[in-house]
Amino acid sequence: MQKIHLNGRWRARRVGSRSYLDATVPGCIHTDLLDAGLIGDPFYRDQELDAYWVAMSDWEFTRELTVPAAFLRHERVLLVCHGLDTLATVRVNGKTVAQTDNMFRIYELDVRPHLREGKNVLSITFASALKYTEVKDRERRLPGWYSDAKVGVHGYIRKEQCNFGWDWGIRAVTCGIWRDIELIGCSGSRIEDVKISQDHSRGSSVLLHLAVASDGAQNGPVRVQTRLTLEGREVARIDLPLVSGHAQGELRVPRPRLWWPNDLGDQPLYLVEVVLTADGERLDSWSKRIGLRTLELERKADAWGESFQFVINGRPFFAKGANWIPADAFNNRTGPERYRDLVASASEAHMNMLRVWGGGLYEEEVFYDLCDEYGICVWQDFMFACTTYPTYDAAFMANVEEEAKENVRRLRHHACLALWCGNNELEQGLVGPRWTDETMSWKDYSRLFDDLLPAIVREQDGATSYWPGSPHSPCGDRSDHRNPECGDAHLWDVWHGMKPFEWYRTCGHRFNSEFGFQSFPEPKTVETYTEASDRNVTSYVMEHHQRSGIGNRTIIHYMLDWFRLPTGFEETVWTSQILQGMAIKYAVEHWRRSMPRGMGTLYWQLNDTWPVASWSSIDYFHRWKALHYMARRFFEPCLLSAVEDAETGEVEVHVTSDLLEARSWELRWIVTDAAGKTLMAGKKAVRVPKSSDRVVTTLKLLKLIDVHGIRNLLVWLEAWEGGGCVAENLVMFARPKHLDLDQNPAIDLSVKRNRNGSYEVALKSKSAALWVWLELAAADARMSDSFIHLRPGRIKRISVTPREPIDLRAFEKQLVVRSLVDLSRSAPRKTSGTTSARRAR
Ligand code: BMA
Repeated sequence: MQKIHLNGRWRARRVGSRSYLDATVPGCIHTDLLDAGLIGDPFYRDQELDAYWVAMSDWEFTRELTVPAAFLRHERVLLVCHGLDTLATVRVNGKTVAQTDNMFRIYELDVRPHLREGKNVLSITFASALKYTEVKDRERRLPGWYSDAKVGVHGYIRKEQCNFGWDWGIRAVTCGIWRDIELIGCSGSRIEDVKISQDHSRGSSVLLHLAVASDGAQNGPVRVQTRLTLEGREVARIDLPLVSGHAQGELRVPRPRLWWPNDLGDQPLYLVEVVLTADGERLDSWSKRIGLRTLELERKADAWGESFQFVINGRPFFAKGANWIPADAFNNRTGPERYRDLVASASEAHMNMLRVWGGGLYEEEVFYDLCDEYGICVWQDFMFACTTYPTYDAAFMANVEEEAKENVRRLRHHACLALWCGNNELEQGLVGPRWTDETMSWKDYSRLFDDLLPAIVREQDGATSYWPGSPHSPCGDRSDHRNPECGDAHLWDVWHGMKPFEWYRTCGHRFNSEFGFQSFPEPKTVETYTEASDRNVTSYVMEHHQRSGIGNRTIIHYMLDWFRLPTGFEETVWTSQILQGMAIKYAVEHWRRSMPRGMGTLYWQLNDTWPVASWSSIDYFHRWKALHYMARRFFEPCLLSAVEDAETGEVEVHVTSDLLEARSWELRWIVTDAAGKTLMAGKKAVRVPKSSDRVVTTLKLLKLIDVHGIRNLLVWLEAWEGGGCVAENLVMFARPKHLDLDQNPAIDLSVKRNRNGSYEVALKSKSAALWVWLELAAADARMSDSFIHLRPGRIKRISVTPREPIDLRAFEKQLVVRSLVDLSRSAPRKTSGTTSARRAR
């Protein structure tokens, strides 16, 4: 087999125009126009609006290629387009060879008859997806959730749905050759498909069933040689004959090393290499990394209804994580390093699951490879979200069938793959008894989500569970998507429903696959899209970078419920982050305590596609918001948390463990006044049983409340093991805005440079300081911990890793420490140090 790579330099022009610009493949027209200086950065202020014409135009991409005579002697010459976004007409030397309409499919086009030796011209024209959907919608309405955040009618086209805008996403409908493109010349047999199924029923060994299919007719015998290795060492091999294009065999893995989710064990990955040979000559090869494990969604009748839990290697585990959206509004900008940073960040926050949400993409291979490596299970939606779809149209269904087959085949071998899910939120009010202007019928819905997709998952995958939609309730009327007894739930009563955070504690749902709370990105990120005069959360530009209609208003509404009115813009931004972290912590701790009834919680959303106010815990520039630092604590494998009751003065202390073995802790509690003076302390040895939640003690503090009042009490919980503090939490009876905190906690810092270029900062304070965080005034850094609480007398050490190397002097100069009281005081922020903080000495 021979290949000619066609990535790299192309030319593009607006159809109808004579002037060309340079284009980069893989890529998209927006980034090409940006590179050529023909549009302004659509992420800056409201420049997105100036680029609207780009989406309303048709674009042609073209290049020349030289084909040697020998290449044309192959039996087949295929133009392989790994991703065309979306309404493409492919021409070779002026002759149309294909018209395609699905961004998620791979097209292999037989172009041999149209090629000639030497110079050839390849061109791909993309018709405006936006215009297309608008015309289709005029012919027949597709009911869906549309708002000012979106343009077009995305249900009509098999294109990244959020490319039309979302309630966190920019409206920049783009087009282009978004994945690799190449010319392949092949003669004889080629590997068409390899399927590996795992059999774990034999106890001490795992059996791998191998099924290889090949296309193309080969003269003479063909052999299929397969090798299985672990860390370079051969574990098994098999040599099979190819008979009528097929070969089947088994590989036995004695003493298998099993793959486990993050924090539950290791992630060993075995390499499977398949080589097709004839007369000792290599015809084609295929390789994949696999993890040996069983992983399924278990649903069985139990005391509360029907369970909804993931089971790895026979052990149920609590799923912790977030929803994943595309990592950039322009996909070609997400290289392997950006993927790595996001997946590693998920793992550092003790997540073990990400849900690849149905309005985005079947992600790049590298994303799933990283999830395999970091132990992040993937709940994979098919790409359908928040609208109805024309399932009455046979051509649409045939298109989707191919899309689903290809993507299931592409992803089925990944160790991380935990679930295939039909769609996002279609069952939630969009689907009804019949097609009308308002809805889609259950019959039309079923055709795709109850019949076609599960059949493809069964046939092409055979091992991974399928779930029709998120949320979905399998009991009773399926439109009852909030059933607390069975199925998964999207719980938006806090935020969209404006319920107080306390509402979370009333939920007993089995699995919360979405819930969320917004915040603003930090000032450094805001500065990239605003001018100084925009920096007020009600300014036009700040509202433009907020796509949830109720967004900024809702952040402020809840903020006033919990926190004092921040003094300025930056203080508002940081307060919003602490507020967001609190909301999600409040919810997650409750749901973790509800195990084994509730067995999973995935917050909305991990990441952002551009710099914007949103529900994300990591912003577009990969700056961790307060929530992400807090997630690292509330997702710890062993959680120490509490349920307080100001009326009775009781604090019910819980330990919740996800681990597969028990632990022994010393629980300590220190009750202080709001300034941090100790009023009472105690300790107790507690056993933390494996995979469970348990109340380990109930503190009775009514007398202290009577004497000091709820605004003047803090309960500091600590768990100690082997001489170290392994878990902490802080309980308060009053809203933070009402606490009688010392307005000058006098935080003292000392800085030490580590050999690897990171810094260790030791912090201590004279009085209690809440949500203390460090920042470098003009540089980015990741902290080992942030938004922590300081109790007088207790030193906390944080290691700070600057993104770029920085020397000690500059580090000390730039280091800023702040805490809650700095957000509502009247003195303005200084660039280094604050009124309550002394810089490193
Ligand atoms: C859910 C998601 C998204 C949306 C988010 C916030 O409904 O599935 O469609 O962005 O909530 O509103």
